[in-house]
Amino acid sequence: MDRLEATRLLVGKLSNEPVVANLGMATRDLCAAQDRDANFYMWGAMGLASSVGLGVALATPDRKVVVLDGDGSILMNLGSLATIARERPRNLVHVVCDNQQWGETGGQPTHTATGTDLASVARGAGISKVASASTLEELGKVMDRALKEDGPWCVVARIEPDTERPTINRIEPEVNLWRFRRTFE
Ligand SMILES: Cc1ncc(C[n+]2csc(CCOP(=O)(O)OP(=O)(O)O)c2C)c(N)n1
Ligand SMILES: [Mg+2]
Repeated sequence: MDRLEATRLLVGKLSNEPVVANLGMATRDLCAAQDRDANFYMWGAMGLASSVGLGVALATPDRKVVVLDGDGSILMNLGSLATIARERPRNLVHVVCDNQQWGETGGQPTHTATGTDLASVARGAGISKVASASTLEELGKVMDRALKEDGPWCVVARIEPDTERPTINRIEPEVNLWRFRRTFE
């Protein structure tokens, strides 16, 4: 599955739900798919998209909150899965785009390339709504459920390594934060 296509599919299912995007290509693809005030881009901060998303979800329990994470990033913050399981935000949809590599820094293989199954890790952490998707069709079906049914959800989307870098207009972090906050007023 191609991440940009997967991101487009996902954004097409949203209205004003906040989306927190992992640094690097997740941010780039989200911005290219649809730059919207409710997008929060991590830019250079690795590993914390799930933690930021958890905070947003707990602060706004009446809105679904989507996190677009990366395998390498959640692998450096696995405790976040246990904290999500403990806090049980019903509105959190944590999508982990697993390309089996630290793509942004040159494609070094991550642990998922050598046997770590993040869906099993999420289940082991105590999250019960866990699903994997390898095709756009599967992802679409899972997202329809995850956006409707209570979570927390962890959706592992198996994606291909990125081949293109879409050109985007960089939104300064201060501007990003200001306009993101404004969507909650
Ligand atoms: C704390 C920290 N360590 C390392 C980096 C360098 N770095 C930036 S992106 C990245 C890889 C991210 O991998 P993953 O989350 O799988 O995303 P992908 O690039 O594959 O989409 C690394 C190691 C960083 N920005 N911050
Ligand atoms: Mg990766």
